[in-house]
Amino acid sequence: MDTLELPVIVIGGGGHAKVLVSTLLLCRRRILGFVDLDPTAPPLLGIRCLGSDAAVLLHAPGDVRLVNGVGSADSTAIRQDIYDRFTREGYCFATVIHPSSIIAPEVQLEDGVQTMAGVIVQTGCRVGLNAILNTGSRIDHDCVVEAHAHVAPGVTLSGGVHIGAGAHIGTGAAIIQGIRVGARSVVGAGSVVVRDVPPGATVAGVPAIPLKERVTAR
Ligand code: JB3
Repeated sequence: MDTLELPVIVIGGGGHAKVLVSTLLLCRRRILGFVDLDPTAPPLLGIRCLGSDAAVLLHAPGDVRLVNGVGSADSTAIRQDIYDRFTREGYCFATVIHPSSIIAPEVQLEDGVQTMAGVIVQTGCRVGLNAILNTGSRIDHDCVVEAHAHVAPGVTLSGGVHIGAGAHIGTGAAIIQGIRVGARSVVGAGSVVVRDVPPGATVAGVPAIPLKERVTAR
């Protein structure tokens, strides 16, 4: 559970972390710093690197909230690992909602969800733990985005779409109503998904087909 008065530490110091720091500054949230694999990483928008992940442990879990600043270019595994590692130690992840997000009042957002600028989430949706709805993505009515999934910038999910845990939906993909995308699958950028995607599959194209099928078809 988030407590808005508590300061945050951002995990990661790359591109995704920078967008989150910008949003947190806009929301006037107190940021103690960020931690990175490179403990000497340069500041992010004036926010300093505190060191490696061990620096988080200097703060009791009840005194801070964490923000998962590692995104995903395709696999969401590192992001999930960070979430699991720190929650096992008793830390909680803050939910970060850009003020320009339009989120229907009935929507359920679980801990650690991040919605970037211009996101729209319609009524009846549920967004699971640690999921990212990236810049300008549109999630229509009654969709479920399960834990750790990444919906990249500009994605459109029509009504009743189900995105499995840890799936990566690439930039600008469009998924028609009622489709199920399996856990840990990858949907390529710009794809149009009109058939269910099995767990662990990679699909791409218009219409999207499994990558192996596409290579064989040549
Ligand atoms: O597409 C968009 C709009 N954003 C992408 C985002 C969703 O995912 C972005 O363009 C990138 O593709 C990606 O952003 P991310 O994860 O920030 O990637 P990158 O810029 O490569 O930075 C990753 C940072 O995470 C590096 O500084 C790593 O050192 C750090 N990192 C990796 N594993 C970690 C760990 N930091 C900590 N503290 N702990 C880790 O275990």
